Amino acid sequence: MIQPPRRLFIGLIPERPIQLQIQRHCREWAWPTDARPERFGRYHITLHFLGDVGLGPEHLLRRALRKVAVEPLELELCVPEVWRNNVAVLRPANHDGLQALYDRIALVLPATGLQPSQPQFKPHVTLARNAGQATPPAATKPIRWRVNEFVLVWSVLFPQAKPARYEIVERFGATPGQALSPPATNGQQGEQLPLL
Ligand code: 2AM
Repeated sequence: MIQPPRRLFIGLIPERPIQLQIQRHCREWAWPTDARPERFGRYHITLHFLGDVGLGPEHLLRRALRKVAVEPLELELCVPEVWRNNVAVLRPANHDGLQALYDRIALVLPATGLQPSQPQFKPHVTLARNAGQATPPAATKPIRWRVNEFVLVWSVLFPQAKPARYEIVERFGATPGQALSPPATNGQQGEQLPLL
C-alpha cells in the first residue's frame, strides 16, 4: 500500500518530568474559560514545521537528519507570553546552541526538497490557544530542560486518529539513526506519546 503524505514537524519533546513541570507552570496562569490548553504529553518546541510530506521526501529527510550534529543543550523555560494570535507560550531563555541546531537542520532541508517553515525562529512551548485574555504568573520559576535529541514527529489528525496525537517517527541525537521501523502508516504502530 502506498503511504499517503504525513503531516510532519521537527521538534524537541521533553520527557514526562519536564512535561509535568510545564503542566504545573500552567496552573499558575489565569485562563479564560474558553482557552484551549495543550494536552499533557504534547508540550514541545517546534523547530521546523514541514506540513504534508510524501514517502520519498520523508526517506530523504530522515537520511539527512541522521547527519545533523546534536550537542546537548541546557534550556531554561522562563518567559511566559501571550501572543497576538491568542496563543499562550512559555519561551526558553536565549540559547545560541538552540539557534545553531535550528540552523543546522535548516541547512539540510533544501536537499530533501523541503523548505524550512519559519525563517525567523521564535522558540516556544505552546501552552494554550484561544488564550488572548490569559494572564501569566507574576513570577516564573525557570524550568531546566536538558535536551539530548531532536525528533521527527507525525502529527496524526482527526479522523485518522481520535483524539489527534503526535507520533515520534524517529529520534536524532545521542544514539543517531535509532529508527522506529517500519514507519507506521495507519497510526496503529510506532511510538505514541504518553497522554493523560
Ligand atoms: P507550535 O505550537 O509550536 O507553534 C504541530 O502541528 C505543531 O507544528 C503545532 O503545534 C505548531 O507548533 C506547529 N505548526 C502547525 N502549523 C504550522 C505552520 N503552518 N507553520 C509553522 N508551525 C506550525
